[in-house]
Amino acid sequence: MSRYNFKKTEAFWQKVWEDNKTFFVSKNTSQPKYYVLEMFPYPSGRIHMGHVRNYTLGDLVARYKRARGFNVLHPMGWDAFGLPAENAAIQNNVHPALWTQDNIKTMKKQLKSMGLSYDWSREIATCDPDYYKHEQKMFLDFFEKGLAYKKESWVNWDPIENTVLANEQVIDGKGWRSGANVEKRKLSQWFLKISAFSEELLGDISSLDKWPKKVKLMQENWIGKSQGAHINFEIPDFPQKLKVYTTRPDTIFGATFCAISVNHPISQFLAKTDKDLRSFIEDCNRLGTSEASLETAEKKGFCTPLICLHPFIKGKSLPIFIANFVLMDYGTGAIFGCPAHDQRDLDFARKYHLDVIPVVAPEKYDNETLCIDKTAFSENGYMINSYFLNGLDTEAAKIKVIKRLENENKGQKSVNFRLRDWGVSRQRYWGCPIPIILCKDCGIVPVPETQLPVTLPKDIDLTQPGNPLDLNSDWKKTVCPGCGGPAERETDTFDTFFESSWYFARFVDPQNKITGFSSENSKYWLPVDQYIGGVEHAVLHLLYSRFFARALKVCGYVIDKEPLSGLMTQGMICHSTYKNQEGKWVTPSDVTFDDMGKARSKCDGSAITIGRSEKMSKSKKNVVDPENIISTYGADTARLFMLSDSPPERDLDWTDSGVEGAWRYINRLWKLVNELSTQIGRPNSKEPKTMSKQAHKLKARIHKTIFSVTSDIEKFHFNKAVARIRQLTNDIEEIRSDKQKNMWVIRYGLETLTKLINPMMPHLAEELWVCLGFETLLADTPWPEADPQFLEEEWATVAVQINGKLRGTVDVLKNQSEKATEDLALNLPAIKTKIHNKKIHKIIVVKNRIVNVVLEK
Ligand code: ANZ
Ligand code: ZN
Repeated sequence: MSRYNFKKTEAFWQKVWEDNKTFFVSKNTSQPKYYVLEMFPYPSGRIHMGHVRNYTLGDLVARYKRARGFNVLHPMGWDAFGLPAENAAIQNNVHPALWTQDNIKTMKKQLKSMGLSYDWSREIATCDPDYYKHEQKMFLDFFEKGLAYKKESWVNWDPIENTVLANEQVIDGKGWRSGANVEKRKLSQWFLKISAFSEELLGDISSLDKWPKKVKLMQENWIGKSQGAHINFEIPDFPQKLKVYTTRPDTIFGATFCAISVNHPISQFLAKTDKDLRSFIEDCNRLGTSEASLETAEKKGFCTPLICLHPFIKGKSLPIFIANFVLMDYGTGAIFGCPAHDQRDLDFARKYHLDVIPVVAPEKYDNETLCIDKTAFSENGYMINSYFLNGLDTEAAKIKVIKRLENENKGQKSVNFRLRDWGVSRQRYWGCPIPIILCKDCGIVPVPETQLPVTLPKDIDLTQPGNPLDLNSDWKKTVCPGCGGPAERETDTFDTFFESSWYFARFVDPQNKITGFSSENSKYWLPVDQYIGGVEHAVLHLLYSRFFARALKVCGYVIDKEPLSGLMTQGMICHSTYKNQEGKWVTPSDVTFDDMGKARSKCDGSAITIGRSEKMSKSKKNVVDPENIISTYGADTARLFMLSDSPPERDLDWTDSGVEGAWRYINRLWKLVNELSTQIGRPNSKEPKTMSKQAHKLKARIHKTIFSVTSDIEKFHFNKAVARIRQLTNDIEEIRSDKQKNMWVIRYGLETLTKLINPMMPHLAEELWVCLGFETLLADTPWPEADPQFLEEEWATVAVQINGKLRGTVDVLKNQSEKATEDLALNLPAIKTKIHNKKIHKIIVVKNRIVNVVLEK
């Protein structure tokens, strides 16, 4: 018998799906919808293994849900604006638009070779004016509602990319892409008012019950809510007070100095007449604005001639320093320093010989414990040396001191967020133009809606340093819509995270010319039920998208406040690293293993050292090109391997033996079905009245496998599902010698197996389906049902009552958690209708027996 011809088979089925428009969907209110989305790729040139894993996971979910009877929306598009296109343009003298288009073409072909069930009629590219036109309108809506504004501000400047970076794009003081040390500059920039939603974005995290805990925690920390107080310090002979923000107002009696940011208005004021201060400020500003860059820098201060008065101790004054560790855009840009209880303040105090006064003590202490040398005591404890606070614990002291501050009009309780407004201006060409006109007389004027989109000019000089749009005077010059006089276009473009903040909504209505998406389509398709992508987007893209939905809602768009209801973050693909004798990285395809199992260079046979398995990356050359794998083994092999060894959220080690194992399994399955198909009757043959014990056993196995694979898929335990499918294959093979007797159950087993592998290896599955005598498309065939009778020992039937009356029953896995039983019970249609709008008082669960829902009177 011949081998499985994956090349022919995969191409064949891809064409069938395409010709039949199998995965094209439209709104259909009589069918429940399911929206599966994978984070869309940047068209960088070719797909990499990370993409293959991401899209394999998404496709599994999409095909599975489709088989479960959902109307599945599974679209794909391109995050097509961004700097690499400009860099490529400069290097290869090709227009960014063409470079991007070419890459999209290549990558689309590669994706198609994976057999992914996308509705390609919904494809979008964010660099298309038909796409960005709508986000220009959204921006104008934001502007009108005060959610977009322009202000002079200190920004992170990437001197290599020649552009501004968001705080999120500064990692350890360096540009996220260029790796250059980020500098501070003052520029007029556009901002989106994400801070208007800080409280809401934080509070609603708890509603994201289908998001990984880790991502939720990262967002929480990013938003960074803290409770504290503002305190106003009087400055003698100065017109202003010094307003500081503190989370430890209880330590006020330990204050020995105040410090303000170099960019605080008082610093700026003093600098006017102080040359030394001016050069100190300049020095400090050479660092970035991010917290991380300040954290690592040496603490430096500049002692001003100003002092301020302690709010409670008469006659006590504190020196005011200008310090590099005080951020201008956090709190008020000013602090009081309490060296005994804050490490940063202590380091600073030691350097500048300031007093250290302990005011918080642990429960048990002696004079020695109180003595602070190099380490501050930053824990909670009991107040000492603190007048009216003495003896109180930290929490009580905070309350008392805040009350006192408020009574004496010296400060008040206050909440503070770490989250900053989102700076969206980028001084780049390959981005969406900001639809604003700047007029000498009228100021900032929005481009009238009828003039949208503001498109990018085609002829552009990218070789000059600076912003290419700013250098293009033909494009820049325009007429003011307000007064008709000469005016200039805003030459900044949007941060590309702007495009990805709403693309999921565009997919529900991609051809809409009037608005980004219609309310009907949004209502039907949104939210995204399952979103899948890398955890590196935990705070950037995923937080911006949550903000965008809220901002759009404020502007009257119909969109869910949480537009991404389920989230799965996949792990990395790793591979061993190889080095040759010169210590240079060697790529896996140039390595071979000799008879002794020693690694050798394919070029010259020299020895290769094998290093740790690490995340695939170009810099370490430990990458495997998906295209090679697909052309050698086929897409189904690549897909199966991606699913087999690790659960999706874990890292996955790419190994040749793993790939070969997947390949062998595919061939084995193909052979098994081909050999048996002619000997096991036709589809829909009747189940015999009597069956051998062996056949009975297999039948029960089949049902258990259906049940387990289904629940594994629901829980994203895809690797377990694969293992169970392999086990069932073994079980069928064991019984095949007795096929005469067991014809029916063998056919039943093979049909089931074929249905179960469909979301994972769709080409092979369609092929086997034909081989088993079916003329329908497997892609249109429902998921198999497990007959509970065969699972019995694992099941319990639970009575579901409302206020003590029996209203239905539900089958649950024995000894599953009370919460899971409760969820199943509440999801019964009969129970749902009964409860309707009524409030639930409490729910009583008796394991494996009863769920009683008690409603409020
Ligand atoms: C006095 C104090 C005493 C403080 C003490 C801490 C310990 P989180 O918790 O992150 O919100 N701070 C306030 N504004 C700052 C700024 N713009 N740049 C740098 N540091 C700033 O941090 C709040 C604490 O960070 C505040 O509480 C303040 O120092 C400092 F024993 O005030 B604290
Ligand atoms: Zn004007």
